[in-house]
Amino acid sequence: MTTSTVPALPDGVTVPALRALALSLATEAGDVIRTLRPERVTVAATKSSDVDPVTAMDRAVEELLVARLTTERPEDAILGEEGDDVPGTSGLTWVVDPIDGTVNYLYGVAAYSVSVAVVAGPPDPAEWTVLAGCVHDVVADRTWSAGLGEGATLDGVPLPPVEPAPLARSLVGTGFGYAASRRAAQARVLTQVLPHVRDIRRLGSAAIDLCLVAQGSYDLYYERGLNPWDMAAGSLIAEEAGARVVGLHGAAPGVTVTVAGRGPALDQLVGLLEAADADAPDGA
Ligand code: LIP
Repeated sequence: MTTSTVPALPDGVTVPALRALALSLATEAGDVIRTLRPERVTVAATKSSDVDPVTAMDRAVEELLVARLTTERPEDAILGEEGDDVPGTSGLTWVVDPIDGTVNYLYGVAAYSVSVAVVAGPPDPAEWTVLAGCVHDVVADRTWSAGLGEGATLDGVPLPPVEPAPLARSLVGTGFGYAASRRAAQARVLTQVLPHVRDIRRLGSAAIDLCLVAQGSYDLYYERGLNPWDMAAGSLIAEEAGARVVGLHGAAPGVTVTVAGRGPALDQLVGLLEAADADAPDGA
């Protein structure tokens, strides 16, 4: 549980109510994804590269989330991965990823989630205050959630404290981008990290990765290139569970590099990533 101060909220708005809405939205969306998954999932379009797919379900679930939010929280803004960018007047923005781990959903690999968060301020990790967030693991039907200053839970049960592990015994999650030049750079960085840790896991859903740090199933996690919707909910859940979520060189976490974990091992991993120029422009 953090001791963060909750900023002034619109009249009648509370963190517990925002958290409950995020939970309701994420689990409802998860039910739709589970029950309406077609026999054969196909690519509806591609985005940043031809291996960055979007499916009809990504789009349908974002439409569902936007429709519910427009009804429940009409004054709030919405930022969705699949293009919804709804302005608001309340100062709150819902940051949603209808399917985090779309490639896994497409292939039927059992690691994809719905991520719903609400932030005060701009929807930018360097400027936002995440007020509440929920990550729903669609396949396992498990749900992490957190409210600012309220701690984090898995299926309603508070996440227990986690003892930090030494770097050499740390299980580390990571991920790779959709552009070949980005993946080449990330592979080089990986060669600088892997010899110093227990092992690496590459799950394919940053939202779940951050929740695994929260519950201690990962000791550490790092990734370059995360979008706000990949990390908004998971970063609050991790922090409310006692982890830190940071960037490199003292910067805020975000699209450049996001690193999560606990204790001295987190700082040592940050040092390894800085030494490996993990934030250097691709092809550098
Ligand atoms: C995914 C992230 C994952 C990353 C993938 C992809 P998406 O989000 O959650 O960590 O490694 O490349 O960006 O695109 O499935 O919503």
